[in-house]
Amino acid sequence: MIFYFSAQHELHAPTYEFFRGERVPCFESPARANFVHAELLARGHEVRAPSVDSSAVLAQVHSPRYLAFVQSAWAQWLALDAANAARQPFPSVWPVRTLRSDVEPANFVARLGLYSMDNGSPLVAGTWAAAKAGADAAMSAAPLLAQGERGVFCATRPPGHHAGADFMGGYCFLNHAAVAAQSLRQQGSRRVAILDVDYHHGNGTQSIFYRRADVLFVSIHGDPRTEYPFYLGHADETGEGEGEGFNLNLPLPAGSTAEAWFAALEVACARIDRHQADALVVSLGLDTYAGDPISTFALLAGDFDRLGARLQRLGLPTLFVLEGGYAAAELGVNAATVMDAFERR
Ligand code: SP5
Ligand code: ZN
Repeated sequence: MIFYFSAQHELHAPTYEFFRGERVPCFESPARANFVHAELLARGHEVRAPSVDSSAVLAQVHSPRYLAFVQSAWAQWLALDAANAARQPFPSVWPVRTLRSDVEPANFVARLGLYSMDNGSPLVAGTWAAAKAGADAAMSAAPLLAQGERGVFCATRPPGHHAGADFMGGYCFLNHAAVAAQSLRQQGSRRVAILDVDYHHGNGTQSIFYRRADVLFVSIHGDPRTEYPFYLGHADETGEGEGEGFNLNLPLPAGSTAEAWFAALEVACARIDRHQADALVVSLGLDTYAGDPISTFALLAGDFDRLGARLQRLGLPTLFVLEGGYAAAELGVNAATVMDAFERR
């Protein structure tokens, strides 16, 4: 399979995030993508560098003021104090209910809060470059499907599915799955389905397409009553307006077995079949793995073979985008297992 990879991902290497009030090493690390890259190459897959600028499609997926903020955030942070070069910015205040989000504050940290859903998305000098390379990869992959490739994998990081039209969150800055879906629409797909199999609900992707019928969003994830992102991903979220009926959430209790997960996958596949899509985007989070350090599902290495084979049976040109998966050393094998099973005849 052709896969996209950019060395630029290394430029996004924050040193810490917060857990229970303490600084802990980032779960979302450069090693993740490097393990995936190495394993795919070892198995003979073909690597390509992103070659198409995603700017125009990014502007259809994200708000202008959010894009301007993320692109210049590090320069703004440095402008406050040159010593900030050695510090990670975090938001400390958010415009929750009754507060205004229409007026951009002049204060940088207040703007960071305006454009964030959590304090869990550490931003560094190279964040924009790495995330933009991921969006460019999604943009580069879409035409290959239109030209007849069955599957293409964007093995990029940081991930994207928690990023909404105008906010970052959950290690995500730009929504690469949304760029992929929007790009496939432009390439001539009349209907696109997005299947999000990351452990965490893809709140950003859901919200971007919530009022649209042309892009179906289906997600299998840990029940938001107990699992991140907590405030979206419930079963009663079915879409709005034209998009009513084009959003399907399949939350599973924390600790669910692989059998429960594959039963949900069958429900997801049945809905995708009914959509009669021309193309499929898979938000491929591998944090459903039993060995994942921040998640509670129980998929084993062999289950990723089963996943890849089942996705192949959908019979759709498929653009895979890497999302989460924090057992870094096993991530390469698990991702490559999905790809090999998808390609097997
Ligand atoms: C893309 C993606 O998978 N984002 C996940 C963001 C999760 N952020 C919250 C992390 C909470 C960590 N909880 C650690 C529990 C360890 N027992
Ligand atoms: Zn996740």
